[in-house]
Amino acid sequence: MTRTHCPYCALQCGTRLEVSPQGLTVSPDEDFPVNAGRLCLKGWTAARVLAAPDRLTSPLMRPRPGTAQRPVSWETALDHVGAELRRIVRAHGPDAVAVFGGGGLTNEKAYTLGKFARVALGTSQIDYNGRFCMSSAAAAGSAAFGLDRGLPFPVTDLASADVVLLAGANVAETMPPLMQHLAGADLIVVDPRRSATAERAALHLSPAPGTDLALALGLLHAAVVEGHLDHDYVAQRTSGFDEAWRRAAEWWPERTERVTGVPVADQFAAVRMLAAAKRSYVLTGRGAEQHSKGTDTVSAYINLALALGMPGREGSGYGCLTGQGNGQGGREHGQKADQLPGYRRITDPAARAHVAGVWGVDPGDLPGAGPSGYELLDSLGRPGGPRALLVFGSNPVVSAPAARGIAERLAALDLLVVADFVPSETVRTADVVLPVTQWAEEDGTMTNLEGRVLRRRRAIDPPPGVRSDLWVLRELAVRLGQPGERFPDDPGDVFAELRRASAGGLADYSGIEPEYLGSTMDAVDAAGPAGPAYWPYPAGGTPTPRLFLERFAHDDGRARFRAVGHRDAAELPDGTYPLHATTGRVLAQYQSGAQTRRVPESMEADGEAFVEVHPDTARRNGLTEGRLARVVSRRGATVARVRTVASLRTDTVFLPFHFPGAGRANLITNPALDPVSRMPEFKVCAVRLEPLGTGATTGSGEL
Ligand SMILES: Nc1nc2c(c(=O)[nH]1)N[C@H]1C(S)=C(S)[C@@H](COP(=O)(O)OP(=O)(O)OC[C@H]3O[C@@H](n4cnc5c(=O)[nH]c(N)nc54)[C@H](O)[C@@H]3O)O[C@H]1N2
Ligand SMILES: Nc1nc2c(c(=O)[nH]1)N[C@H]1C(S)=C(S)[C@@H](COP(=O)(O)OP(=O)(O)OC[C@H]3O[C@@H](n4cnc5c(=O)[nH]c(N)nc54)[C@H](O)[C@@H]3O)O[C@H]1N2
Ligand code: SF4
Ligand SMILES: [Mo]
Repeated sequence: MTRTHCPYCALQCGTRLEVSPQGLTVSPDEDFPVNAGRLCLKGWTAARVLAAPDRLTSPLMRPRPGTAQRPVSWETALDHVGAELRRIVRAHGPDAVAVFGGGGLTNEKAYTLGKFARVALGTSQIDYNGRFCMSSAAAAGSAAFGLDRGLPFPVTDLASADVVLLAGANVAETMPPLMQHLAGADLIVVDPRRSATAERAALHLSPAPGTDLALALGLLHAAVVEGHLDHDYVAQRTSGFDEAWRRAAEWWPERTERVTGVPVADQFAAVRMLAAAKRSYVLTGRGAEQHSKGTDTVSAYINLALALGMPGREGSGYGCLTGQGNGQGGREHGQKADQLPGYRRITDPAARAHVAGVWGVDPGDLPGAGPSGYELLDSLGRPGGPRALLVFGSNPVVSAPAARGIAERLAALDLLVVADFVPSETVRTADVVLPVTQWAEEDGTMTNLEGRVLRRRRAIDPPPGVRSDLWVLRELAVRLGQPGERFPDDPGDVFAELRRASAGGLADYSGIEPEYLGSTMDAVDAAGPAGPAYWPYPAGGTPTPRLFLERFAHDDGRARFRAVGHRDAAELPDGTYPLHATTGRVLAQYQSGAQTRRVPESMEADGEAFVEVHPDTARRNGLTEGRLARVVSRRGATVARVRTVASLRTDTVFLPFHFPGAGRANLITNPALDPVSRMPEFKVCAVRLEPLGTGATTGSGEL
């Protein structure tokens, strides 16, 4: 039996793996407090992907552009990539090669990928899919608290809450085992849909997509006029209230109702519930964050929490529910365009000097900050843009906004290299495919949504022909002229180096002893000598399960209100595109679906693109339950099966983004970016609906 963690979401449920002649079975780890014996469908069935019939087991290459991918030896594939990268860098400079990473990569992989880009390639052009996920909450959290850790408290603290406000988070589907910790609380759920989570709420607020910022300002207004402002806390622990209040003062309840659709009475009910609770939390998810004003929206929710005196108090607080398995650690160790390991800024001379010292290079040789995820993808193959791209841990053909344009950009490259374990839609467009190991076949560390560093453990051998991401990066680095020892492929060695690189940074891992990684040591996750490894955990210090109890991380120790005002979504409904479309997730599928579309149980539960439509809206547009519709925006059209949902707003439709081909929700999404976080507006665009004949297909059955 091997104790490890689920390969999917940020909850990182503890699992126990048993190997038998029939294969690997997964069961929940009763002793891991985050999931306490539960798993969702994806966790139970995770082993299916290890044995996927179309698992990649050999490198693939196209003999010539336009021809089919064919199996080749590792040597051939790596030599070809090395030679092409050297040619492109020689002809066009290091920024002609770009790297796109993922929040599912272990800490060791994310760290090595960032180092590979900056040192072996010398490129500034690296970013990752966390830009599509966490970046707005990270920006707002850093601005408010001086430090951004998804949940600044253990997830089990939620169990003693009286009231929890969930803004744009559908945890009943996206992190089902988390619901057990919310069972004792009254939930206030903010979601345009009556989601599975909203079904369990004491109060459901249903704003139009893209109006959360007005709603959060209105809630602050209601809290203050009702006399709920925590004057002592605001005076002692915060700064900037007056400026923030001046903006919120304009959001009297009737105006808030007019813009958001949330009734005045419900606004007051929400703030009364929060104010009356002894222990309460505000949590945000992607519904509030994935907007062209996501940073300001999260700031407005944080302002509300600060006004009520919640953050930095035991039993209360603000948190963001991170998304991907290593969404937290993935953003701390250097695959983000503007960051170096330890959550350091790449523009900070002291940070550059420290990290360059660990890497054994000259700080002056490290590139500066590159463009953000969408901007990077959108620049590929354009004049002056990158000519080659290496992808590790993302499937942007399905998951990037305005996906048709991104597929065109990928096709315009001289060289697309993708490391993956299944033939994702992005793998299928690649010039070179590198088959890599999966979770149960590898060791490493992951950092879950509460900032707790966990051990991923190897339980089985990978199929012959498959190599680890770390091995691939070392082999490529050597072909680019690097000494092999600079790029270790043993996760324990990488972790030891990561500890040094992170030492003194905001996300300091240096106190996490290397023996935690040893195969005999039963866990960073169960408990090290000083308890579970919540960062910051400096060498010689102790882990930090709860941040901010005494002071916030700004120099003056205070949390900062941010003065924010409402603005509209980048695109509003009009005569031609009269409806809001929003996108999100269903329980059985994960992200671009590359993994879960290979799991029969997931396909049975939800195997095809669909669109949720109010029955009246369906009727007005000639749509019938169970038939196909075309959902059309200014970027393009997607095909989806109609599901009529009477609880939905009549002005809004919802599409999951897990499906490929003609059923990709991202064919219609708007790549309008948040000015601070550069997060695209996945959660709202304007569309119209058209019925489709019976001959049409969503293309979702294809893998
Ligand atoms: N089953 C499953 N679980 C997952 C994932 C998955 O793909 N599948 N992915 C993981 C990852 S990476 C992430 S980031 C998390 C995401 O977890 P969540 O944030 O919970 O997931 P979403 O479904 O994207 O969005 C949540 C809700 O936001 C609502 N929403 C849409 N527009 C708005 C709006 O304008 N305002 C508000 N308040 N709400 C709005 C949607 O209706 C939806 O119910 O899930 C993680 N867990
Ligand atoms: N419309 C719409 N679009 C969205 C969102 C939305 O809400 N609406 N949400 C956005 C969010 S929050 C996210 S996080 C993104 C996620 O979208 P993607 O970045 O596409 O994430 P995945 O589908 O998880 O893709 C991960 C790929 O990497 C592979 N992989 C997994 N682990 C590893 C590994 O360790 N090494 C390597 N080499 N490969 C690996 C998987 O097989 C898969 O092909 O989608 C974003 N796109
Ligand atoms: S909730 Fe997340 S971590 Fe837990 S079993 Fe489901 S996908 Fe895996
Ligand atoms: Mo995400």
